[in-house]
Amino acid sequence: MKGTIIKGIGGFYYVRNAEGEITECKARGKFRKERILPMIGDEVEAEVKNGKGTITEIYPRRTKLIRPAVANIDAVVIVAAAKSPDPNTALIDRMLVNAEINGIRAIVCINKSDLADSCALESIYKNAGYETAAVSAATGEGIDRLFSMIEGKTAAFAGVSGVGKSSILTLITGSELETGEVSEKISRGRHTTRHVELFPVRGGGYVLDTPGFSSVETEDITPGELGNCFPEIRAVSGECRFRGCAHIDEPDCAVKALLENGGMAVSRYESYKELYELQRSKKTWK
Ligand SMILES: Nc1nc2c(ncn2[C@@H]2O[C@H](COP(=O)(O)OP(=O)(O)OP(=O)(O)O)[C@@H](O)[C@H]2O)c(=O)[nH]1
Ligand SMILES: [Mg+2]
Ligand SMILES: [Zn+2]
Repeated sequence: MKGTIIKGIGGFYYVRNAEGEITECKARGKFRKERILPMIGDEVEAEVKNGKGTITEIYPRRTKLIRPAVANIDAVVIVAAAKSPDPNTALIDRMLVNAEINGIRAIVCINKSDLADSCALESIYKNAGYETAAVSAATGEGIDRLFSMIEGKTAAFAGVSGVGKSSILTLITGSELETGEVSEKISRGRHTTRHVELFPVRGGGYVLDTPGFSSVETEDITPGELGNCFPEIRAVSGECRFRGCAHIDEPDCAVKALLENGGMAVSRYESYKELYELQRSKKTWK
């Protein structure tokens, strides 16, 4: 049987075939030996006996993201809240960099636009060259437009705990996903969504709900390549005086000029500098 892994819990993988039937599967031992871990979103071949399955083959992944760990997505929807919790631009930028490294389309979605004005935050990412969507899962505003941006595609929703990923996906999938109060999440240090799960949606696409997180590691990249992961830097870096300009202390730097004339958000540049130092400090490049 051919199918897609839609969920994994306690060593079991739930594989959904084209008819929509779901089979509980174990991964064949050879995967463990080869240190290959099946991922949610993987297309697999499974042998089914008496209703129990064994995954025998994992088809080549079109895309792969590590945080959240999902395979074969077309887009990642990075969700932040206009308020409660307050937006964390450093985390958003790290997630955007990981999407760039893996060649995955990124959409920045600002939820809870009913609680605070989201324009300033939205324009940071629009100006950087990203698709954006301001929505409210509470009022339903913007949800149809967001859906039209991912219709027919496989999109993973990622972001800090409490921003409303599951609330948005409840509206998009039409099935009630578990959600929880932000205050409860903070006081109990518990995220409501505990595992990645893939849901089919009307129009032939899929969405993936993922657990919230509070930190994001960027994947390995040389400091020199980092600028290419910021679209607004990528667009102007050819105009710097020095080839290989780090855009930090060099004279006649086009990125610095962009920053000074307001063409790049200060928070974006701060993220770039922080990540540049971080990547440079990694031993592998020395
Ligand atoms: N005012 C307002 N509240 C919202 C909105 N969207 C979600 N919430 C509330 O925010 C809280 C957190 O929502 P969840 O959907 O559980 O958030 P999550 O991102 O899935 O969180 P984790 O699963 O822990 O990662 C819930 O109490 C929701 O009712 C919104 O647009 N406006
Ligand atoms: Mg959730
Ligand atoms: Zn420069």
